[in-house]
Amino acid sequence: EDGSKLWLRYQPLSAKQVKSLSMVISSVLIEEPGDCTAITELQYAWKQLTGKELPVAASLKDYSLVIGTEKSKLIQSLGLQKELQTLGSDGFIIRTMKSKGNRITVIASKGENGLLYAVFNLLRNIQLYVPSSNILRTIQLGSSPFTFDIKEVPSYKIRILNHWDNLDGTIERGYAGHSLWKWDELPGKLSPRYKEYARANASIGINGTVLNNVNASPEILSNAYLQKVKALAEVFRPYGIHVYLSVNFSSPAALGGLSTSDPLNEGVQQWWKDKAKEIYGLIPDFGGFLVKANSEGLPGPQDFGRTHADGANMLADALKPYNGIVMWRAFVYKSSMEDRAGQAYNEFTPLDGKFRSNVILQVKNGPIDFQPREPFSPLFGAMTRTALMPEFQITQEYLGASNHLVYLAPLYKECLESDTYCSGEGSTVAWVTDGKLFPHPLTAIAGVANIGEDANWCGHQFAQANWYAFGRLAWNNELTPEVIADEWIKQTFNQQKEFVEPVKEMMLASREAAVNYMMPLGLHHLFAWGHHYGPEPWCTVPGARADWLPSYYHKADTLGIGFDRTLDTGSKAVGQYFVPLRNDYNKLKTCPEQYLLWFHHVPWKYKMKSGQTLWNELCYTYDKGVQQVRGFQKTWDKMESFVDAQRFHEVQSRLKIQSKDAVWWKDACLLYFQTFSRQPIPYDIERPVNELDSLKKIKLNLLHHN
Ligand code: BDP
Repeated sequence: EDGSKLWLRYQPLSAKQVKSLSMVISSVLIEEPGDCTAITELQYAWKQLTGKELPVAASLKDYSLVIGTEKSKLIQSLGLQKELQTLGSDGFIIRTMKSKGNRITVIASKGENGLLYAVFNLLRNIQLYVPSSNILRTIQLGSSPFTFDIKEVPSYKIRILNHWDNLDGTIERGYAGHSLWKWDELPGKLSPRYKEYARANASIGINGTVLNNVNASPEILSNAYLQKVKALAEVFRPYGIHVYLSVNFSSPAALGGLSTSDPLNEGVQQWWKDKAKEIYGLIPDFGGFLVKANSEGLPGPQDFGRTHADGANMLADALKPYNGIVMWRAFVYKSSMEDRAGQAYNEFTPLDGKFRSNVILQVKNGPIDFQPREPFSPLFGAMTRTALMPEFQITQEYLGASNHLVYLAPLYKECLESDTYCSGEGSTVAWVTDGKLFPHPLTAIAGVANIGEDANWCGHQFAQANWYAFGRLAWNNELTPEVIADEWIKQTFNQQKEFVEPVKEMMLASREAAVNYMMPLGLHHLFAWGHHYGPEPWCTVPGARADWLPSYYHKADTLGIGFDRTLDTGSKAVGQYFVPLRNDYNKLKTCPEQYLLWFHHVPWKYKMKSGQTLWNELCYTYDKGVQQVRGFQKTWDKMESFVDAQRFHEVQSRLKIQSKDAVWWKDACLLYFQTFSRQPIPYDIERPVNELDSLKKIKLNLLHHN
């Protein structure tokens, strides 16, 4: 067991379960379309789960599973058409019903992709919920509790992964080995993993992928690379995955040899139109472009005195005839006197209403950069006439890479559930972006992938849960982290209660633990220069941009610690939130303590809600984080008899690293901040085991991969 099967292990059901299942589904009736991926997946999984083929029935009979789109005569005869119209192209129905005296289960959707999602849903339900006792008796009594009545419509139309994969095979912020995409071998040779990748994504509802890094090389748009992209798109198509590309804004000049890439220049516009034509000639269902422009040194429309809207619209016009879209990133900030946290809002809100309808702004969950905890980005809710999509990071750039066990569903959910108050109470980030509050035709959500060519795909066995959780939340943003963890554990490992419960508890606590041992109470960006793995709150780099150094964010001095973003004495960034958040965050007393040092510079002796001084609270929280990881080790060690040896040992050894790293974080931050607070570390917690001077000498070049 190397983890390569992900959550698609399809462990054999018990004999009782197989029997129960056969009293609900015993054959499949396929009318149309006959050879779709959904059927292949169903039959493959059925064999794994039950040990038997699922017989194909010639006509309707008791316990038939009927599968078809709205075009199927059989589906039409069941009277489901009207309902299907409300489900969009990806939604579906799975329902146990009576037809002509037969008890059948129906899987129906408007399009083939819906059937695929339905089949994966059915398979998940079978694995998780098929009862193993009593079922036969209740069926004989005529009231089986085991029936299906499921209707699902995804929360977002576009559910997409962003790969930060470079054309040379490296991955920016990737911790699971090299890129899956073998550009050198494409288009001639297709790795079998491409199909496995598409299956895994389809199984959780992901329907798009951006293949290359946002820091994009113009080369990706050359015909040679487009041929490679086409080959990948062909593998992904049967699984409903559309391919998108990150583009470099100066491609017309860099690749096309034009003298400018000014979006208002006609030659430039024509270049993009021609390029779009070429792309769609090769890949008719190409999704569109993702653009990082005028950000961290990348070119963009502002290089020519134009706005972000000018740039995005020019690309949108080129893609429009083919229904392509532009995902324009709002992750922009400059080195200036202006607080980095407020810059994207100031840049983009004046452009509200100026974007084409096929442009969507892609906004990172927080205003800075994927930190262990950030308040939500104030752009959510602030631009009502522009479609906005959340961008989450699945790869653990700031959360211990592939060494730390950090289950990220609680982080994603915290953002999605945040109330922006933009249209009064209940205007959550989820509702602002999924079309419930503002009826934008385009809705989307992106996750920066944590996938590489490691056998287990994600570096850490438990990092697979973050890929899974992103997909499940993109499909249904109302799911809870508990439910998602439960599903994932049971499919990925086993269903034994003694295993599932403690492991779930560990996963659910893990994100908060990471916040505790890395950056509690609203601290952020204390990371080491470059690799973003370990702590370096003292970091100075000659000539470095101030906003790339930790001291810019923690502002520790002898008086206190934290970034003052308040209205009266600070950067005023708090003013970007709607009332009541603006007022609550602005005042020290009402600011939630988890964001305290994000919004305030707080005296060391400030009294926290616990009654402790800020300094003591900081010490206790770091220590708590360390203790939590020790607890995870205990939990996992107890699980040895429930897990195969390989996966057990891999997780165990990574927890050892995480435990050491937590102590490293705690010692580094407390010993360094102590030089300002000049207070003792409370005597009832574990003493530091490192010297500050030796911690300062750590130079980490290589991260541990598989
Ligand atoms: C930061 C990463 C950097 C990315 C950038 C981005 O450190 O590698 O290029 O975000 O999202 O988190 O563009």
